[in-house]
Amino acid sequence: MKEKKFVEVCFTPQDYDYFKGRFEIVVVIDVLRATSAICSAFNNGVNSIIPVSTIEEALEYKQKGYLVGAERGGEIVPGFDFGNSPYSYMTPELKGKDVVLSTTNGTRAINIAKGAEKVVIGSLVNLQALIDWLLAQNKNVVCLCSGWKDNFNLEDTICGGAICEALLASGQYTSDDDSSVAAKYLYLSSMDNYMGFLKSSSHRRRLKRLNLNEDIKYCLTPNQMNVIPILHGNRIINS
Ligand code: 3SL
Repeated sequence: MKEKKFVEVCFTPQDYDYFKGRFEIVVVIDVLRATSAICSAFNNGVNSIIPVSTIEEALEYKQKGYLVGAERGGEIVPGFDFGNSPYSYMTPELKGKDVVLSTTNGTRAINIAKGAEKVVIGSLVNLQALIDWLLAQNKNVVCLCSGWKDNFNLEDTICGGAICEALLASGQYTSDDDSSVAAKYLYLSSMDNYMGFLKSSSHRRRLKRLNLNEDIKYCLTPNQMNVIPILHGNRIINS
């Protein structure tokens, strides 16, 4: 019988050291909103995205003439071209462009995952396409939830749980860690109504306070596109 591969969920970037080096594929997840915005950008025909962790790095790219998105605490950082709303990445002007992005948690998580054989961008918006792609790779997978400032969050965990559930259901995969079991059960409890389930989640409340309800609805609507954004060196490209 063929040996099963592992799929696990890492709740926060802070926990990543425990998983590092044991999984060929790292799926970085930031449902609200970085990885949803990245998927939308590729769905709109953006050529590449350079994810940077700090505002200083973002500024350096801006000075070189790049289009740069920067968000901190849910808001656009003054002086940059746009923030982290998926809608900002759907404009015709961005088609074919190379864009730089820095966000509070998502781009930091992507950079933490660098060094894995493959780093792929996951969200609810590309969920089914990503699951199909992962099953075709047949490699060990860890879902790295971006969380909020190294703290656990519900929406990324639910997305990781959805990936776990689908890979386990294929029979090709097994899980070992309690984080993965917990993520799977959170997904199963929320799958019929993400909006309702996440009503009291901290980040949903944070974005609601900033009048970003349309962004929330968009990011919590699964399977809107088939993009598979993958990190190549320091750039994300749609595979
Ligand atoms: O933390 C991040 O990377 C962002 O997605 C947070 S926000 O949705 O832009 O507030």
